[in-house]
Amino acid sequence: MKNVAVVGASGAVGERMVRLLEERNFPVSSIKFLASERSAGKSVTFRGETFVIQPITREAFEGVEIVLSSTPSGVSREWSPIAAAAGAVVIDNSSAFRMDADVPLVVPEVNAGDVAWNKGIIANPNCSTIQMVVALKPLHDAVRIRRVVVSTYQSVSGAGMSGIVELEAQTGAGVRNEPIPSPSKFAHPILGNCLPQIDDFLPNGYTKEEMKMVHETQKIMGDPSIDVCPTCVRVPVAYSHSESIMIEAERPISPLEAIALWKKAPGLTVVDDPANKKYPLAADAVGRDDVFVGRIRGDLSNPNALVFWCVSDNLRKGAATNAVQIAEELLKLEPAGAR
Ligand code: NAP
Ligand code: 12T
Repeated sequence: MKNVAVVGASGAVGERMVRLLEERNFPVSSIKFLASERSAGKSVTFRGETFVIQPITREAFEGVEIVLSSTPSGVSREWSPIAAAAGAVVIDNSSAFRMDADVPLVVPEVNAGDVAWNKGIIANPNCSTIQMVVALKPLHDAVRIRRVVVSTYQSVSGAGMSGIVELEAQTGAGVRNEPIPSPSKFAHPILGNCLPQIDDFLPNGYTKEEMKMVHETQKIMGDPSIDVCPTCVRVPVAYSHSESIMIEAERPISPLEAIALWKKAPGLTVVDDPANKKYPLAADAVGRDDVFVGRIRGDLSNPNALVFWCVSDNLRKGAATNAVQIAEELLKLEPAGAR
């Protein structure tokens, strides 16, 4: 049984964390919910009990063993080391520590073993990276992936509560035939649009979100030789990210071989019956924990390449589910009597 704190409990990811701790029956002996002064005083229901959200303070981490954190990265950079120094293991959803050499970056289906060498902070990867590596891992183990070309179709909830509010406001104005309110979260109106920009641009012409997919994939898969060529696009979808992925491997791989590998893999569901219009859809993935793959086909010019479509709920497997699974891996490391 663990003393748990959920930091960023009022956020899009934080809300799912609370539900996942309930659903997965996480062994909680005490729990508290933290956020900024803005949400302090709001209430959270957990296992039928009502809790009041408190502001983050040093004292709030006393006695806490596991912190599930989903705040902006600047907030995590300040507070996660404080919580870790107070004795907790922090599972952090932000990008603050992901590429630090002494911080494990974990997707349990891929590298659960890395949880063991944590020094108080474990990073949860970016949502687009998580669903992609769950699909890549079984293929990589079998045929060694050399290169990945990926285009994402990312939902507005990836940008948090304010992204959802912005799509809702523009959609409401659109159906009432009113002027579309000017964008504040996104660089352009998201209604009726696809925005080829997520996060800021870097001097190499890629966005930070795209470069997260490059570096995080290599770190999680433990193979810096995998090349990743990403394009990250925001689409007017509320929940679940979709991805078009092409992989090039060291040897030929057929769709049937990939399907056989995926059917044996944890956390993955194959939905691939195009004749009956069955393939993974964002709306079908909402509220589910799996990564869904379909539209599986060979490349027309390269026998070593495979093309597929990959969908997952970004707030569940892309964030909260993965974080709670990491917490479950921590429990497994303890002698049975201590759990
Ligand atoms: P969000 O909906 O905007 O929620 C942010 C949370 O952080 C809120 O609870 C907010 O509390 C809290 N917070 C903000 N400033 C704070 C401060 N100064 N002190 C304490 N708490 C503060 O965002 P989100 O989508 O849940 O994302 C949270 C983090 O997870 C981000 O780093 C994001 O990049 C990462 N992430 C998100 C996704 C996704 O799909 N959304 C996936 C993977 C990772 P208040 O209500 O008090 O402001
Ligand atoms: N900018 O976890 O806006 O690094 O969709 C996740 C989602 C950063 C992250 C987004 C982002 C992250 C977004």
